[in-house]
Amino acid sequence: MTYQFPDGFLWGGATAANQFEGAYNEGGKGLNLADVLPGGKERLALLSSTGFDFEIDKSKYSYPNHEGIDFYHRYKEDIALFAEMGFKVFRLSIAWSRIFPNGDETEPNEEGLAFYDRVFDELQKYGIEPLVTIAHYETPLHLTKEYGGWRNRQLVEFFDRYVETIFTRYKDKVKYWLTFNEINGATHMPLMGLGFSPENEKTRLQDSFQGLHHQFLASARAVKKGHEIIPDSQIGCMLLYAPVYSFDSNPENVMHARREADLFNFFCGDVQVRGEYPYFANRYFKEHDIKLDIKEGDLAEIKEGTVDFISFSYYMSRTDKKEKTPEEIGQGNLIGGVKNPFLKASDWGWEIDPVGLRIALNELYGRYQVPLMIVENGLGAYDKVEADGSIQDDYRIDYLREHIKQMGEAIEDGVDLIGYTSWGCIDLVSASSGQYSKRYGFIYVDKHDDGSGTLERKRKKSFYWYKDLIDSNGKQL
Ligand code: BGP
Repeated sequence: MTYQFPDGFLWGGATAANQFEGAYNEGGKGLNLADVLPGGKERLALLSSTGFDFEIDKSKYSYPNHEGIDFYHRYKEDIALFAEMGFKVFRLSIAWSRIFPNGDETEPNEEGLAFYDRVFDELQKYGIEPLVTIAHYETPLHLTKEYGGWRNRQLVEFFDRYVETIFTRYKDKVKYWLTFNEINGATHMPLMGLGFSPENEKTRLQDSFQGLHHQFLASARAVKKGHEIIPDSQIGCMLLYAPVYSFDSNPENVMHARREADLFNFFCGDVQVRGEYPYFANRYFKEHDIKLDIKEGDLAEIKEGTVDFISFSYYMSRTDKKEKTPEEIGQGNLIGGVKNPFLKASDWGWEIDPVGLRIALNELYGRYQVPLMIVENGLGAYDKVEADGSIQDDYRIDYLREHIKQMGEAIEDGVDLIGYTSWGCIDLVSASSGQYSKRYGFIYVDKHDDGSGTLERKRKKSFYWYKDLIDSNGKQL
């Protein structure tokens, strides 16, 4: 069966500044949160732990984000490769600390602004539309250390200034914007999204929801400001979406799974798309002793700044069970739950579920009826360079093909899907594990976990497959 993707469908790839730019201390850039995250297995434990100290200790750890894959210096070569694949859109983030090195300055860093001008001009040369994430796990470190991250309301003002600066500067170059990457991941890993490390488990929820409230406000203001400065802009939210399945038909489990889905998948969407805290929020806040400091006018501002579209990442579903035995805990995905007996997992334990993507699309469209864009999806895998220099990543092609088929099904269902940017279209540093060896790209980068490698770029088999897919607007799967 061939699928009918709409004309002008936005095919492309996605990245984030901290995971691929490198040049972490060049061009006047200040340190940001990702610059203090070590590479390797320690990272995941740190991300979910308490009391992180935000210091760089090179005697103990390596810091792969410092060099990334050096897009900062190689952007022309990389964009030419994206163009060769026929990208219509390229998702990247702006590193806030390139524009405001400490985050709280009043004047921006011209060198940082000029860098993104060069990148956008290069994209424009090939007719590739930039899709810019304003905040992708890159809170300036100074705001974390001195202000306590997004728990502190002052960050809303600093963010306003950053946003106004980039909207004004790039108003003729960038039409598609996303405010906060995977905003709903915040309570799960506050360090990444909210730029603070919880003191203990008790304060985690309270501080995370307060931080989220500040981000909701900042996002709403950004949408309003963006529409004023760039009248034809399209500004979206960005969710980490994982459909939640009940482990079985026991109504207790079904209800539990439903509430988990509400909290994880819909809480932030309800605020950012509908402009209101969801109906189930009060009970949840009461039961978890969460008291939000909401100032007069905040809710009205949130209501006025609803997004134009929803973007989301999709890697896996989650299977949920109310009461879990110790053996069942920890057998599921990174995002929790129990093992799903119907699914296989990647080498990192992420359960592969293409139909889950169709479910996600239907759930989101059914609830909100706004255009959707998948801005992350892909398979993190170990790749091998063959003796002849080729990379035969058929497993990646299979993964993507099955997911794209389900997108076709969802469009057939009636879902308004406008684009797809596969994650890590060029190999880059993994966010959760800090590894180079967890590769997602169509383009291989010769760089390894021990820091060795030439950074040379090579086209994988999937490169040619994706090129044909884009050429045929999704018909040649
Ligand atoms: C998302 C993040 C990305 C990205 C991706 C893959 O959660 O928005 O930054 O890295 O997941 O995850 P990982 O890099 O951990 O494999």
